[in-house]
Amino acid sequence: MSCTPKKTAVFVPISERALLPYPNEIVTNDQGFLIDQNTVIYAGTSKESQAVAKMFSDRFQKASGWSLVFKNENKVSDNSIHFEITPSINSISDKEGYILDASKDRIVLKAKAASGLFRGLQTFYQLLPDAIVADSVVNDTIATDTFWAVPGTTITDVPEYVYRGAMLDVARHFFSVEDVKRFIDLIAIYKINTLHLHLTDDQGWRIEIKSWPKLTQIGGTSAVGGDEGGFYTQEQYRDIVAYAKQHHITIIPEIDMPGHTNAALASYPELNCDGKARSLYTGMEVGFSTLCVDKEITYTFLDDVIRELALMTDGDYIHLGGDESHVTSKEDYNLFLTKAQAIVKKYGKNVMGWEDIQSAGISDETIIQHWTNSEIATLGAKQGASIVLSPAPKTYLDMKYTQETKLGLTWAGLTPIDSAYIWNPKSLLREVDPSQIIGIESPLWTETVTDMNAIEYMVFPRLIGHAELGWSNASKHDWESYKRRLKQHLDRLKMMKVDYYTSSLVQ
Ligand code: TNX
Repeated sequence: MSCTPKKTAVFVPISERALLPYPNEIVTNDQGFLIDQNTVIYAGTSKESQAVAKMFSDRFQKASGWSLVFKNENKVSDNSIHFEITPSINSISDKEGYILDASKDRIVLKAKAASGLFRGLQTFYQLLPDAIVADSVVNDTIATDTFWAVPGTTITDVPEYVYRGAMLDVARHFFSVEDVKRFIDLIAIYKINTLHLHLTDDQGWRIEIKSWPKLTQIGGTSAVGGDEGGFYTQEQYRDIVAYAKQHHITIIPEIDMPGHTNAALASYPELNCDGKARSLYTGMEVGFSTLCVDKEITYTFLDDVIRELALMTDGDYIHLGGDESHVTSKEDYNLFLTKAQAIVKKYGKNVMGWEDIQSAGISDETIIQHWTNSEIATLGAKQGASIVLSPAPKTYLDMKYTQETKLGLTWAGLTPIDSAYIWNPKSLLREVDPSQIIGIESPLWTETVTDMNAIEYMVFPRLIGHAELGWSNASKHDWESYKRRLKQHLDRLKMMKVDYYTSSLVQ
């Protein structure tokens, strides 16, 4: 095979490739690597490296029409692409880090763990021409033997934060398993590693709980605006968790309580203090519902829900919500959350909650999600919690881009693309030790968002900027550079049929 001399490719400078999020160290060399029909994929000897190599091989075959020779081994050789997991590499400090080395004779992608190899694969895709994202060979010119050129470079990259999340509210409007999978496909590209699913709210209960079937039989049927409801069976939910795992994304399920519970209160009269079932709710108000804190049955309910949910959760965390319980007295709220936290612990998980839960007393393993009140989030940090940043004016993907944006809300202000990007996670909460900030998450609330196109419109491109704030060191955050790369990246979003928002800021 190696007898066939390589064609001479024209290598574009690496600045022509849109790297998002921007890698932490890039060294360029003169000679890049050309993938031709004789290039061999060395997938390494572990199942994990082979799985990542297979993803590349499948994607490359779709886009190029070529089926490259694939070997489950690692051998020094020319005209080859290597995938290697080496737990002992000292030059990478984090399991999600990777080294991607593209030179004349070969490409080597290596990491300490499969998650790092997967993150590095996303960078590798971004070093290739946009056609790599296509599901079929786009046109004949692509099939030329000098098309698949990778600029010569050594990229050494580790994430700044361990938690890089997105949240999807499937309660206000329900989204199918297929939609959630597409959402996972899209966020994985930008090295997001956590998907928080907001599974229950006043307007709908979306996860099957076998011991309390009416939660979905009744509470699953409604949605905002009288739109169609829906829910995930446990089997479907496990399928989502497994799909996320293949993308090295952990799902954090949220059961919001004691407020935001009208759908449960409509399903079971006994969960109400007055014993009367509430009507299903299809409006957009918040803060009017509460579980009955004094009743024993409430804790039986909670125990059953958390037990079943914990069995479907492969990550360490369950999110208890805890926001906007305006009709629960402070005393009841704290009592309820103390008990709820103990149940989560009993089933072997740790608690995540909106910053409001700090008043109940929290432990060191708790993750507090900051959304609106810096003082309260800071009190949580002082109790030893880790903090995830979701400041509403910067990260809420349901805020309108401009006054003219048809979808979305404005209670936290307008969030144009530059504003979403230009802020420093390290200095947002001034009194919190930066080492307690473990990352950022971008929530998409879906009161006004009814289908996948609408999801994509609100999420992209803002999430890409958040992904860079979470992955790249603050020294790499630069609006002008980001804007230039985002502009280059738009063609790729188009090829992936992402219904992104077009901004005059990025023209
Ligand atoms: C506030 S953020 C909420 C949600 C709404 C959202 C709309 C938070 C913890 N609570 O219930 O959907 O605003 O932007």
